[in-house]
Amino acid sequence: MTARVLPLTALLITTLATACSCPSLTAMALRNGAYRIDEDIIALTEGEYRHRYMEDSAAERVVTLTDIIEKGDLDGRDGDDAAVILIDEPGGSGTFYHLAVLMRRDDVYENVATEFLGDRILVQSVVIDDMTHGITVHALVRNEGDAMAVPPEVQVVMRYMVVGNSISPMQQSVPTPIGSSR
Ligand SMILES: [Ca+2]
Repeated sequence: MTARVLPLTALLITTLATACSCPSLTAMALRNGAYRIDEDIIALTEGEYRHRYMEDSAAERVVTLTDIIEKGDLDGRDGDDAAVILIDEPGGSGTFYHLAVLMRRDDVYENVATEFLGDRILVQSVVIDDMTHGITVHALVRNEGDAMAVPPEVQVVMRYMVVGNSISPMQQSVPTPIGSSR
């Protein structure tokens, strides 16, 4: 794992200004691309990034690219763009789901924006509407006030648009409990 830490350090220095890039939108490129989560550049290898915090510690951060990879038009310009789901497990109890979008910038694909979706939720699908350029995320979450131990079973729909280099929520989800029994 140490071998991957050193290149990342170099990557941080060289790519912070230009954001990260993927050469294309093939599954292989996406699984080996670089993504930005908050201020960190996460360079995936085979869909996974592992970073051990200390040499002699088992604690490590693991980021994985899920199989939810949606291609479509996010900017009204020629060529597909993509929206993917990343899961960030920093080593504590959190399992943070992020929506990452990739768009073409100067002939390469860049992860231009990443949006936090929720902790220990379940993302079911991501759909890009080529007409409106909107992104629709279907997910299961908890009711407000529920303990984290409660399984996410509340169906929500989250809608986003890519505006410049950010992901903007279009419409806050209205929790709709699954089934009507309570
Ligand atoms: Ca496009």
